[in-house]
Amino acid sequence: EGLPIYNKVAINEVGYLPNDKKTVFVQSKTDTKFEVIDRETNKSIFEDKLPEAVFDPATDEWIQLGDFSQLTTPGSYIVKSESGESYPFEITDGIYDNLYKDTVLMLYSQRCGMDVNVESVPEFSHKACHMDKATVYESDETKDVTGGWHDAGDYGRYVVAGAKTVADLFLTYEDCNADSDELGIPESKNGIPDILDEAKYELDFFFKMQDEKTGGVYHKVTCANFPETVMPTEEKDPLILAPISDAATGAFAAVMAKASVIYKEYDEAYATKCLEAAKKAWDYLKDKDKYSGFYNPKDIVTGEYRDGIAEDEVYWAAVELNIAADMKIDLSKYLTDRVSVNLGWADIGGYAMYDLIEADIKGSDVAKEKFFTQIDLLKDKASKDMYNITLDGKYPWGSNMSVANAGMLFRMAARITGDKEYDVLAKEQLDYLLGANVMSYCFVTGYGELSPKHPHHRPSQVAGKTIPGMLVGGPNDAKEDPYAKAVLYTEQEARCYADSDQSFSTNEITVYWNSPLIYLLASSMK
Ligand code: 9MR
Ligand code: ZN
Repeated sequence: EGLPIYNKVAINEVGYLPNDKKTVFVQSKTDTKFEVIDRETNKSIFEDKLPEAVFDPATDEWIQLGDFSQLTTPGSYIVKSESGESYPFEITDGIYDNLYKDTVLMLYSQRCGMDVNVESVPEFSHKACHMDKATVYESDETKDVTGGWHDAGDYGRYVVAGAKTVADLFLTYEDCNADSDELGIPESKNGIPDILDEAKYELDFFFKMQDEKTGGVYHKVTCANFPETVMPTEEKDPLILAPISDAATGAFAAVMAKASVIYKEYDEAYATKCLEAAKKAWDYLKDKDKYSGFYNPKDIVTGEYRDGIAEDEVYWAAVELNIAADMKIDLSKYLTDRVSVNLGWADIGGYAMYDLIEADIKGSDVAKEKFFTQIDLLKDKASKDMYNITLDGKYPWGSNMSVANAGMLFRMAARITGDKEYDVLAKEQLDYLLGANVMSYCFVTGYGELSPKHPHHRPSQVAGKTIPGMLVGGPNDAKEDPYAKAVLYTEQEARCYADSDQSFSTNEITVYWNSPLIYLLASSMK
């Protein structure tokens, strides 16, 4: 296959709700106008002038932006200008419904430790995998740690990454009325919203990752090395529990405490169990005078999830315990300058602050101040970027998560303030992910005309096809894999993406890249 054609006219390839703001991004210096063509009649039904071109340093391109928000009539369209035409897209109610469902089903397909049946691609189905006990690193102790989600294109199970995913699902449930019980997972129609059933699958695994004696939580369970390109049932090397970490223990305590609030109305006993586990983890953390980061032991080379700062996870735990159980932990002790307002797997302060602001209890004023300082900064960055993203022209590994996280933060700001401007910003992050970017790539498998076909994802590689609804990592200007280094060496930062299963630093998928997209979609659906 040759290189794909990057359209010079970029839009959200999935499409728009009738009343959404709709922007077309034309890579040109001299175009004068654009028109929207109805694909059914082939007639132009909307036309407007394009403004003078602006140079965008982040993408090294001249660009002209057009607005067709006034077009609200449902239909299937393309946008045309002198420079070319866009990929097709639709305007209609419910435009994100299927995509939302697929992004949640992606999590189901990542489940470990049970028989998985994937309807869309039966080749993905497999028997229960990773059923052996794991050995605690440098000891003879073995433990049952079955369950949870495979992290990504590999089959490791990592607590900090899983905690971010669960946190996003919880917020989707709380903020977006995401209470469908018919998404098509085994627990559908059990009276509990599927999004909570899916999160519970990870939590049930989390319980097993806690050390009964100390309350500390193991950072991850993987083999010593990444697997070959095989299905999960074929990864047979011994499973190792990496050492307990403060980051994993803090993140665990936070999501367990929050789970005790969320599951209460569905299963009181389960909620109590969650709270007890959270308190036990807190006991492990509370009297330490110093929190240390996590680094891979030298003979374990799987995903490191290196985290040099654990204060944010500890703060998050304290916040959620105060909310869930009125523990009256002095939050000021934990909210240091090392706690940043973010929703990553490493920097998670944003989750703590948002929940604190919403709960409106002691400590929420300072959290609010910090939160909005960050929002202002992001807003400023978005206003300087021609595609409205907040990356400053820098694209780290998993840049699409940074975009999706910024979208979540904007949406949270909209919810707190009622200011619609933040809603627009949130939606613009979604537009970028779905095609309104310099590569005109819809970064979600199975959606849009130009989208990833060869993700670095072992089941996809074995099957030779992929399931819809997976968000890939996206451009990574550091080109952190050999393929990207070789193929993208002359590419400008924003274009450092390759749809190759060899490019694990640009084209992998993960549960915690899908989860902020899930929130963003669910909160954009109405
Ligand atoms: O998402 C992670 C990214 O932020 C890091 O830069 C990168 C290198 O440490 O690791 C990414 O996480 C990978 C994990 O370590 C193993 N499973 C696949 C993850 C996505 O590529
Ligand atoms: Zn497995």
